[in-house]
Amino acid sequence: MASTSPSELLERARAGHVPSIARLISLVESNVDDVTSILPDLYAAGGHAHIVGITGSPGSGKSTLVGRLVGELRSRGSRVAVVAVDPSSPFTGGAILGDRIRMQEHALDPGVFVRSMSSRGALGGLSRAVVEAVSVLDAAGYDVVIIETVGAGQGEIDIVRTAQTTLVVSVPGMGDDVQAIKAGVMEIADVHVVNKADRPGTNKTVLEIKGMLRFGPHPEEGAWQAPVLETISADGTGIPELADAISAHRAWLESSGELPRRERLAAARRVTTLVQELMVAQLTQPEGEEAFSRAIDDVAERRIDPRTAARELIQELVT
Ligand SMILES: Nc1nc2c(ncn2[C@@H]2O[C@H](COP(=O)(O)OP(=O)(O)OP(=O)(O)O)[C@@H](O)[C@H]2O)c(=O)[nH]1
Ligand SMILES: [Mg+2]
Repeated sequence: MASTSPSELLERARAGHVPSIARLISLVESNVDDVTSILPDLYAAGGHAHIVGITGSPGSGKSTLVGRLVGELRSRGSRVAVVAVDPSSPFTGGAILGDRIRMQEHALDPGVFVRSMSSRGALGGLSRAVVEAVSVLDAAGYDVVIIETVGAGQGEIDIVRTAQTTLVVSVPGMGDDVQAIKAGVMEIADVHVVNKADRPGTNKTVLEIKGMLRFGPHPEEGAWQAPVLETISADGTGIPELADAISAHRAWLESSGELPRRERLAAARRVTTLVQELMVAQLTQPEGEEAFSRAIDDVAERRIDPRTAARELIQELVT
């Protein structure tokens, strides 16, 4: 396949050829020049997938839940792709191995695609790599693209922002919930999942989350009310209801006009990030390097302030 051109790859990926999809994700991730030519077609082909983010504390059962959800969505006739974001934690290897094992029952299903991503090897940051992989999977015609990530910090929250519908997974027991609330993860939930509902304390956790939601801003007419659902992903209990809630949220996004609003926000974030990246990249090009190094000297020796130097550099680069 080494000789396959990017546009041929895109054609095959759109026809559902799994190795081409995988190869295309790697190409787009590595950001090589010859992929630039297919980006317009790639982007134009997307916009149909329902992008679902799943986050929650380590070990809350996200991967098990995703495995179940994939099974449920498949039985409803959807093609499903999963991007499992590997947290940059020391447990990484184990987590990925575990995810592979959990997804094994879907390994032979051509309607399921699974990709693990780590910060290692993600040029330009993990968040960008995820966005681009999702673009490829969307263009390849998957009906649902699930992003699984550990809700550990701002980086993860940025990743989850890529999603149209966000699930936050909690488990019975106070500690985790308090942590999630502190980290600002709870606010981004469109659907709350209390997993491991076979454990004691489930009711209490459900009530805590519902209580927290009541303290939020008074909901406007027609606003989405995040449901709090119980699941046992170990045996599949509550998974059909969860799939229903996910499609109900998508339907609400469409009927309320919230979907185009979110798409606009996402587009703004992407373009802003890329403008920054492209600008910074210019500074290390031969044309930019000299001006850059001059500006650095001027700032270091306090002949000019950093903001003025940056403004002047931008002006120089865009003219
Ligand atoms: N009792 C119980 N255990 C569960 C349930 N769902 C998952 N588990 C167990 O919880 C452990 C962690 O599950 P994972 O699916 O790997 O959790 P995760 O959130 O993906 O973990 P990380 O990706 O490492 O953050 C495993 O031992 C699962 O078998 C459940 O509903 N009930
Ligand atoms: Mg996991």
